Amino acid sequence: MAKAPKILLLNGPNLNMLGTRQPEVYGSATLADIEAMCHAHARGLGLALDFRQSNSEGEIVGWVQAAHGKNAGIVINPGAYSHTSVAILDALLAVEATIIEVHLSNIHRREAFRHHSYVSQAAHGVICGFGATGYLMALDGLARLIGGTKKDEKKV
Ligand code: CA2
Repeated sequence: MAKAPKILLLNGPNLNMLGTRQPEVYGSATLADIEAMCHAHARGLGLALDFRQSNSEGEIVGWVQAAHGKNAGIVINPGAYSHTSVAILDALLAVEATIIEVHLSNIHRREAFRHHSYVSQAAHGVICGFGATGYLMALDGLARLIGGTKKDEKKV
């Protein structure tokens, strides 16, 4: 049987606070809820998922660097670092993996400073505004781009 492609799913600063405040912006699911949804969905797609969160830019850079040669894909919600971090962009540009950027909120309907994401320059696809479902959409998109181990899904 073919080995499940390894996917690294990274969450940036403050996303550990999901479900506690601002549900009107970010929804009511906690990060643990999203993690459970993602694991179940990844399993169905034949992907092996490693789900992480950090409030530290350096730690995220280190995780991206370590993904080189190991992970077929990266899904990343960089949080506020989307709008500030050339360091995360550079790390993503240097890694050989298919990258999907995801945001819970529609960053283009929000404050002007959220409209630009440095990370988008390294992303093969960007999903925003679908809440927690966006994470599942990101995994679907990745599976289509890199191929999971489940061959029975009909591709339209
Ligand atoms: O919409 C997204 O997913 C964001 O990446 C979330 C970031 C924000 O800085 C980006 O512009 C868009 C913020 C995540 C903070 O999440 C919290 C959730 C509950 C309570 C406090 C923070």
